[in-house]
Parts: sequence; C-alpha cells; structure tokens
Amino acid sequence: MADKNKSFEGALIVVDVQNDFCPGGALAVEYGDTIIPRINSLMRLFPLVVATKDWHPAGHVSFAGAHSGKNPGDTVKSGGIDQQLWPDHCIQGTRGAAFHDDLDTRPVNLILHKGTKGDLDSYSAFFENDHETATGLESYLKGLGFERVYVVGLAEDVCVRFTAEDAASLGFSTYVIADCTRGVNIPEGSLSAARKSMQSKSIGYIQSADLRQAR
Ligand code: VGL
Ligand code: ZN
Repeated sequence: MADKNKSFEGALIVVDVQNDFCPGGALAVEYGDTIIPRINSLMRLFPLVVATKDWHPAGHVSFAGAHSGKNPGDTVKSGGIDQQLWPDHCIQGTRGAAFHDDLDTRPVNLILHKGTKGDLDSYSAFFENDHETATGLESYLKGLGFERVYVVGLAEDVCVRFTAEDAASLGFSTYVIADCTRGVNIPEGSLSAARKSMQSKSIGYIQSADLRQAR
C-alpha cells in the first residue's frame, strides 16, 4: 500500500460530511461546514481516503417521527439496544443525505453507507450499533495493510467518536484531527463525555497543522 507520493501510512476516514449535518440541515452541527476546507486539503496527503454517509431508509428507528409521541432527544429500546432519537435526517437519496457541495470527493477511494437497515442504527463506520454487525471496513483497511487511521468529520460526539473508538479497539492506532471535526452536543454534555471517553481509549487528539509538520 505504500505510495511514495503520499505523506502518511494511515488511512483518512471522513465521517458524514453531509448536508443534514451542516448549518441549514435537519440535524445541523454548529459550524459543521467550517471544517470542510481543511478536510479537502488533508485528503491529498493520505494514500487512502474512506468517506462515510449516514444513509437511512424513511421511517428509520432513529427518527423521532417514527415513534408516536416521542421527540428528538428521547430514548427508546429497540432490539435490546437503547436508541437515542433524532430529527429525521439523511434519508437515502435526498439532498440532506448528499455530501456537502464544498467537499472535494475526487480523492475519495471508498464511500461507505451506514445505518441502512430500518431497525438498527450505525454510528460507527466499523460496526452497527449492536456492536456485532460488521460493515466490512476493518477487513478492507487491514486487507490493504493499514494499521493506522485518522478520523475527521461530523459529529465529533457521535459518529466520529464511535468510529474512532471501534478503530482503536480493533487495533488500529487511531487519531482524531481536532480542527477537522465538530460536535453536535446533544444531549448537553455529550461532547465533553465523548472526548473523555476517546482519551481513555488511547485515541490521539492532534491538529491538522501537526500533521503537516510531520511530513
Ligand atoms: C450522526 C446522529 C445520528 C452522526 C448520525 O453522523 O454523527 N449523529 N446519526
Ligand atoms: Zn443517523
């Protein structure tokens, strides 16, 4: 997998840079779009780029609208899993589910759709929320010889967090690039809890400038 023209041995995972997670979207992350120019320039430094899309069928189990009397922020039990409810978002094929127009998709090697089953959510790019059903990304990356991943995108306290934590537990050396991610912080406190949890799992927090200097 070594590509002498690229700076890093690791793969870059760009999580859910979609319209619905950016200002004006159904589940907007404040300033979510401001990370995109930095992600665009970083992608060029990596030998492999994976981009994920949250890609839900209409009526998905994570949608408050699919549970009568429930609101975003409530939690329900589904298949023995605590499912937090969100506004309806990233419905397959809609404008909200499309990548943000500013994201340069040309360097992307693999686009992974997740959360595609109606009754099971998937925050992580590696496993669905039953923590058993694999997406295939582990085998893909390991099959190509990657041992290190860098995670960027949206939202820091949800899909970036669970992607990074699964990567670390699968044995990848794992970094989150702090200025290339933003949190939704729902419920309040979720972002600080996520950072604490990631740090306890030996996930490195770095700045994109550190990466450029490491070249
Ligand atoms: C996400 C909430 C629900 C995310 C996806 O991409 O972080 N958050 N679905
Ligand atoms: Zn979702």
